[in-house]
Amino acid sequence: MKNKALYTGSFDPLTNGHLDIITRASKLYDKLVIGVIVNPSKNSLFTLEERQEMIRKVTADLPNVEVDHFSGLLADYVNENKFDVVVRGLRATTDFEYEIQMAQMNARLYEGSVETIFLMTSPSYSFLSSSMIKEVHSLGGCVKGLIPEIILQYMDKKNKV
Ligand code: COD
Repeated sequence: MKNKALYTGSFDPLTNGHLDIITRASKLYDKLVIGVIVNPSKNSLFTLEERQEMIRKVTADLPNVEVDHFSGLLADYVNENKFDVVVRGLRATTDFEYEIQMAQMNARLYEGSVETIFLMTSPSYSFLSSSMIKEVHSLGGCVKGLIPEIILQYMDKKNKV
């Protein structure tokens, strides 16, 4: 039984595409930990604390979902916390090329049997990325329906809308 799953990302910010993967994965495993990477790039819009806080708020109705953070190698975090499964989301063939490289490199680094599981994006979110949301919002475009309402409020505050 593969019951402890991890879903990682920079989530700067979390989008409805991410939330869709989280909701679906939470139904597949007993426990799903969302692992927020500590320093994905120097240009993060949100701090680690803000990203974790936003994710906790939008997943409050999913009782088997927890939010944590990690730095360094994903495989080290997986090994230290004994995850059975790493969940990833796939939007397009371009994601696939990067994801297969990462999954195969990580497979060499995992201790014990850890599987990477891919969930296909829902068609309505297949074009969606955090960077696109940030760009459109910062230039005054409407991102309603693409990110949770709570996160839109955080973004409005950051961009002083
Ligand atoms: N629909 C479905 N899935 C989506 C969508 C969407 N619209 N948007 C994003 N996703 C998926 C992504 O494909 C990914 O699976 C996940 O959601 C998180 O996405 P992001 O963009 O927030 O985060 P990434 O992909 O930039 O995060 C990458 C990590 C932080 C996980 C990665 O860089 C990492 O593991 N770093 C640690 C260092 C390490 O171990 N390096 C060696 C790797 S071999």
